[in-house]
Amino acid sequence: MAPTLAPRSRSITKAILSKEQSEGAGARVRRSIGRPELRNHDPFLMLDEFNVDKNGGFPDHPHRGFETVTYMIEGQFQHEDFAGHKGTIGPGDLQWMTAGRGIVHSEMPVKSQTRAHGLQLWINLPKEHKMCEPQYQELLDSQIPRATPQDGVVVKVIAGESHGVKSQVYTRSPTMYLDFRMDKNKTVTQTIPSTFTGFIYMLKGKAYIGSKEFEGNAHHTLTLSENGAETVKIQTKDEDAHFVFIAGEPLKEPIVQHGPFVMNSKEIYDTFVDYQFNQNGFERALNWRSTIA
Ligand code: FJE
Ligand code: FE
Repeated sequence: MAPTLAPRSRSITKAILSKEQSEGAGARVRRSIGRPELRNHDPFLMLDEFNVDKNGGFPDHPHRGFETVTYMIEGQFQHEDFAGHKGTIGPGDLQWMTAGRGIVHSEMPVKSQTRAHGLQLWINLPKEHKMCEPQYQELLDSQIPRATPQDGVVVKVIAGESHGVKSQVYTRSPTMYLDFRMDKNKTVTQTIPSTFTGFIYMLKGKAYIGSKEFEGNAHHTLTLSENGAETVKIQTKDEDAHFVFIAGEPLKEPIVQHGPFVMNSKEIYDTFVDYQFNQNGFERALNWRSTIA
């Protein structure tokens, strides 16, 4: 009997446009994962393409139970948390923040900038890591490794692996996060473990994905089929393209989300109590105000 062959490339199952909406304090975001048409992309909870001018931002707010990954495209963003951790990230830089049991922080553009543009991804934490100590992994653009599978194709490996180049970022569950810049008329193949959930978010230009050459346009999220294939074929034609390729092993655990708190069950109520009474990870929130917003 002939063996069953896995399909050669994953295909696109949905293409959803992210229109701008207001978020935080006077910030504008294009929400990808997390919008009504794009729920259930376990382990991913949210992806926002943010655009903030000097009057907007995300002032003092808490997180528990997941990670926020902020990747700057243009402009500069400052952050400060209740433990005194503070810094600025600029174009191409990355902040991988594991909120764990609790972070309260402020995320604001540098005031001299006219515009701060980037991506923020929320990745759920497996049950056993939800209450871990908060941790930051911060990488400057120059510290993020690049793969160049061919002339005119550059892949920044933020997490996981591409064309033999590996990221040193520690992920609590298997995750890949790749930033692709492709010149026109190029074709690449990206490998992806067969069990991973994945999607592409288009930032600029056009790309054609899978053997059926599904056309992906800017600000669209393209979800990858779960057909067990371990490759994704990506092509450009008459335009350059810039997009991120994000994939991960689903946690398959219950998600109970209330805004910036993501737990597995009714321990979400303990989280409200902990935040209100500054306990179990929120001790330093007592009387804390950020100095940047
Ligand atoms: C948040 C509303 C928010 N997208 N993109 C409610 F705006 C936020 C929040 C963000 C955010 C921050 C940055 Cl730097 C970039 C974002 C939403 O901070 F956490 C809740 N709960
Ligand atoms: Fe935040």
